[in-house]
Amino acid sequence: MGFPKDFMWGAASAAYQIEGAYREDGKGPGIWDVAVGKPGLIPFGETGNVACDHYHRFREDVAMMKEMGLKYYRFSISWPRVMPNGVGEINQKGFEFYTNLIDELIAKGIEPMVTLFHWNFPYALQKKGGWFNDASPDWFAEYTKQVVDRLSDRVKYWITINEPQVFLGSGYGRGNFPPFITGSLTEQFLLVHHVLLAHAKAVQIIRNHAKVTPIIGMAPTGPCFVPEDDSEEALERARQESFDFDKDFALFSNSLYADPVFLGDYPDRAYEIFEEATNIIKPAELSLISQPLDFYGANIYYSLAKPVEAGYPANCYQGNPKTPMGWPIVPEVMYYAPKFLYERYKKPILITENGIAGFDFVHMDGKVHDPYRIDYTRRYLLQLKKAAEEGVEVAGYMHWSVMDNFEWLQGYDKRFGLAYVDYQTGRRILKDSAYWYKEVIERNGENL
Ligand code: GBH
Repeated sequence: MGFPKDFMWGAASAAYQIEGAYREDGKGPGIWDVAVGKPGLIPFGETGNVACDHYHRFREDVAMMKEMGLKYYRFSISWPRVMPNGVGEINQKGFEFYTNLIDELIAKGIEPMVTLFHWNFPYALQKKGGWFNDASPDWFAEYTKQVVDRLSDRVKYWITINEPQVFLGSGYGRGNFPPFITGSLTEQFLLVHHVLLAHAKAVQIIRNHAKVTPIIGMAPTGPCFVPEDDSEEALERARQESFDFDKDFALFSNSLYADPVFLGDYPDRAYEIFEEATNIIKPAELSLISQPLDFYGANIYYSLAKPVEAGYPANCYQGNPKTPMGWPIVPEVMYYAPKFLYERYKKPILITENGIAGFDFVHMDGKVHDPYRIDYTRRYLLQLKKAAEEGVEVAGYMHWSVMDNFEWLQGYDKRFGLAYVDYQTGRRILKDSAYWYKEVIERNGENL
C-alpha cells in the first residue's frame, strides 16, 4: 500500500519565471517580455528580466535540487530563447543553455522533464496573430522538431503545453493576461482547436523523432469538484460538474481540451456553445488530436466554490482558510481530481504542479521556517496517497515550485518555492519544507 514503488517525486518551474537573461545571448522577445513593460500591470513594476537569474546560476540550482533529493525536475524551454523569431533562425546559445542544464541534471542523477510551452509565446509570432493564425500548429511543430533533434538523446519525459485554460481562458477570453485579447466565442473555439492541433503535431514529432523512447503528456488544469457530503448523489454531481461548463467558463474547463485529446471528440457541450464555429473541425483532425499519450498531467491547486444552481450552497467556501493567492485550501481535491480524471481518461495521472504561496522570510536564525507549506503539502499528499491506494494509477508528484520565482501578474511577493530566493543578492536558502520533502522522497511518502 502507499505510493507505488517507482513513484516519480520532483519539483517544477517554468522558464520565464526563473531564468532572467531576457535579452542575452540572442534570445528574442516573448509576449511576457513585452507585457511586463506595461505601466501599472504588475506590483512595483516587477518583471522577469532577471528573475532568479537561473540562466547563470543553473549549476548551483541543480546542486540545490540534488540536496533536496529530487528525482525529477520539470522545467520549460523558452521558445523565443531558442528561436528568437519563433520560426526560422536557431539560437545556438539558447540551446547550449538547455544542453548544459540537462547534462548537469543527469550528472546529478535527476531526470529532466521538459515542458515545451509555458506561456512566453514568441512576440514575432504574436504579431502574426499568435494562436489565431492557422499556421500556429505548424510553428509549434517546427519549434518542437528543433528541440527534439537536439535534446531527445537525453530527455525522455515530455509535456507539450502547460495550462491552455490559463493562457487561452485569461489571455484570449477574459483578456486579463498576455496577450490581453477578448475573443468572441467563435474566435475562442478557433484558438482551442489550433492549440490542440499544435499539441498533436508536437506529440507526433516527439514520437517519430525522439532518440530515446519518449513518455509524453500535457499539463492542463481545471475545475475538479469535491462532493459536498458522503452521498452517492453528491459524488455523482461532483463528477459531472468537473467535466461540464457554460459559455463563460468553457475555456477554463477540463473536458473542452481533454475530451478531444483522450476520447477523440469535443464534448457535446462544446458543440452546443460554439455552434457553427465547430464547423472548422475536419474529421482527420480529430484523429490527429487524439493520438495516444502516456499520462495525464494535472496541475491541481484547489476546487472552485459551486454555484447555487448546481445544488451547492453558494457560500461553501465562506471563511474557508485561503492561501496568500486567495485560493481556498481544499486537500480533498487531490483525491477527487485524480480519481475523476483517471475514471474518465484512463491514463496514469502525473501531478505536474501543486503547491502553496507564502510570504516567506529569513528568520533570525538564518533559516526559512514554513510550517504551513509542510502541513499543506502533507494534507494534499495524503489525499493523493488515498487515491493511489484505491486503485487510481498515480505516476508522480511535481511540487510547485523548486524555488521562489516570478509569479506572473503578481510579481515576486508570492513565494511558492521549496527554496527561498533573495532577489537582492541571488542567494538561495532551502526552506524547512525542502528538508521535509527530501525525507518524504527518501521514504516514498511513508512518513506522511
Ligand atoms: C500555475 O497556474 C502555473 O502553471 C504556474 O506557472 C504558476 O506559477 C502556478 O500555477 C502558481 O500560480 O477555478 O477550480 O478551475 C495555476 C493557475 C490556479 C489555474 C487555479 C486554474 C483554478 C482552478 N491556476 N486554477 S478552478
